[in-house]
Amino acid sequence: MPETVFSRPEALQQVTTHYCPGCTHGVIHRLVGEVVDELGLRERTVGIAPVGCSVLAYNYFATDFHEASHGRAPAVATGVKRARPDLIVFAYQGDGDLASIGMAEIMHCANRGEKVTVVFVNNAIYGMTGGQMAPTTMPGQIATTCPLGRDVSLAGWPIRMAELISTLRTPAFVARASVHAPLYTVNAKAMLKRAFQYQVEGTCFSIVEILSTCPTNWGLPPAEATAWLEDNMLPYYPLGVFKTPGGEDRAPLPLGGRIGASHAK
Ligand SMILES: Cc1ncc(C[n+]2csc(CCOP(=O)(O)OP(=O)(O)O)c2C)c(N)n1
Repeated sequence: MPETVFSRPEALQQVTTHYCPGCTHGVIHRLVGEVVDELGLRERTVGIAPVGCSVLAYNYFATDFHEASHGRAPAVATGVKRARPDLIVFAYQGDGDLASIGMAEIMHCANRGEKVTVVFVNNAIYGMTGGQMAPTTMPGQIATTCPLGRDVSLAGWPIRMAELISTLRTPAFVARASVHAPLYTVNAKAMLKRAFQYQVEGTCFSIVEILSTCPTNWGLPPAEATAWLEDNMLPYYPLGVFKTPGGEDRAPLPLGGRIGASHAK
């Protein structure tokens, strides 16, 4: 009797991806799809698609979807959730979308304690528009708008959104995970599941920042992009749970440092 070891989550459509080779948006879509399935939420979930590479997210999810203008997904999510508190509402946002043009929306949504979930994909660059510097671009990282590398004396230091949001007094679940290697990906799913569970229980605002690759705009082959993330982003963007509604377990995740062989650059 053959055993099924792998199948598409019901919450995802059977379509061909438009994402570049090595991009981790697809991995994160899958994790969200699995969580929605496992919590039995598909029939009452509404995603809010952003502006950015995941603008077409509605093509991939077999849930309802609503498009938002650039950075405004938390505001749209607020409206949907307040009108229909019985629905499960998630915003899916890139770092340019959330931490630049949408900075006000995400901070105020979190501060109001809206009972929505935000999936924040931090790939340290503006992907869709061709690789401009984002608020999260690493010091020295080359982008089309900083061809000599990000100069922190001009552009400031990359913004750590999980830390920033976790300073708010309003109860929330705030975590950062990564999907550049399998063990990290398992952990990212656990964080996403917790985030959605808090919404299901009506507890609090929840956000999971997920470190992500952008081989095309980083100018690296996929495997080197994975190594670049591990060497450059992980030390600056520590993984862990930064805030919980009850203030319990704020300890970092038991995942840090490198996995596997060293990656020469
Ligand atoms: C009001 C407005 N300003 C600028 C743009 C152009 N724009 C489209 S996507 C994007 C950046 C997206 O980057 P990010 O949020 O990091 O997502 P990624 O594409 O990397 O997944 C920008 C600036 C726009 N569509 N609307």
